Amino acid sequence: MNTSNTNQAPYKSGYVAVIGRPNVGKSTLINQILQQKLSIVSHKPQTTRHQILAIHSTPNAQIVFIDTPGIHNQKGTALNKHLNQTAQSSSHGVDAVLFLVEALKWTDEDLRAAKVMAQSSAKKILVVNKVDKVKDKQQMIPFVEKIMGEFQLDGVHYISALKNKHIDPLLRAIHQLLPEGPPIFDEDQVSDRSTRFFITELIREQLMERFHQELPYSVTVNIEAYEVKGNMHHIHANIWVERNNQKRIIIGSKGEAIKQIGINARREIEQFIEQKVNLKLWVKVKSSWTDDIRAIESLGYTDEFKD
Ligand SMILES: Nc1nc2c(ncn2[C@@H]2O[C@H](COP(=O)(O)OP(=O)(O)OP(=O)(O)O)[C@@H](O)[C@H]2O)c(=O)[nH]1
Ligand SMILES: [Mg+2]
Repeated sequence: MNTSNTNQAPYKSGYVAVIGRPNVGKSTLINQILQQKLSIVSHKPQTTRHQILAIHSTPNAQIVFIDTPGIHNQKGTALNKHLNQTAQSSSHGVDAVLFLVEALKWTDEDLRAAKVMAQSSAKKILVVNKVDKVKDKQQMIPFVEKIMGEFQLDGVHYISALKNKHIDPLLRAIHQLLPEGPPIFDEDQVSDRSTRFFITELIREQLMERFHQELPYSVTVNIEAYEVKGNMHHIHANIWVERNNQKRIIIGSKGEAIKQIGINARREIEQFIEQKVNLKLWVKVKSSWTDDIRAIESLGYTDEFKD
């Protein structure tokens, strides 16, 4: 803990859940605050699939953000149900909830997310994101009044996570809500997740960016082998799909697509671990794993805090 703080302001710490429908910008906001790509981001909904802790330490506080999968209305598979449950459970036992919405956009999924938010006994801040997309800012007043009229909220902030606008006032508001207490994690720790986890996420991000039309959400990645020889990190990863035609799409004609995915992912991983990487990717088919609770467990979807 920092003891050189001459103002004697009490050190504060706590957990803040970030909740909202898919694609509102939860992960973008957290990455912006931490100045690091901890959570992968894409323009496709349901990008975040695991709960990730993002630890923001300053000399007088530690805010532990919980990035959650977007709360959605899709029915059916065990994976879909699991994602909503993950988001719901993270709103309990926290010190504050950020309820993210997109400026001037309100859907059934926002309503669903709002109901989850409302169940939390923590203080709640409405965060209106993507204000950079709105020309006439006056329009946001009735939009916000309607939400504040229907749900009990303790404040509202207007931000652009992407353009890094108005995030400092939001951080100050969060700081106000935190209880006094020592740091929860080591002050140089930024996440509860392992390097391996982030590597699989960086590969999945490339897949989502390139194949957002063709591939279902169910594509997933795990690490088969990780070996360090000299200063080279040799990483073998499997990409899991449910059908042969999805495998063909990822491999592409003469292997061109998978080659490009590999090149891009390797660059991202090298940047992340600050080491040279030799990345090998295999595409494998595991039929209907999103409906198979055992497969979900085997691919790391149950133990939310460890790999
Ligand atoms: N214009 C604009 N776009 C934004 C802003 N914040 C996020 N985005 C974009 O919105 C898309 C979704 O962002 P994410 O951060 O992945 O959203 P999310 O809420 O984490 O989504 P899920 O993980 O699917 O629940 C990306 O294309 C972002 O670049 C913003 O302030 N302005
Ligand atoms: Mg996300």
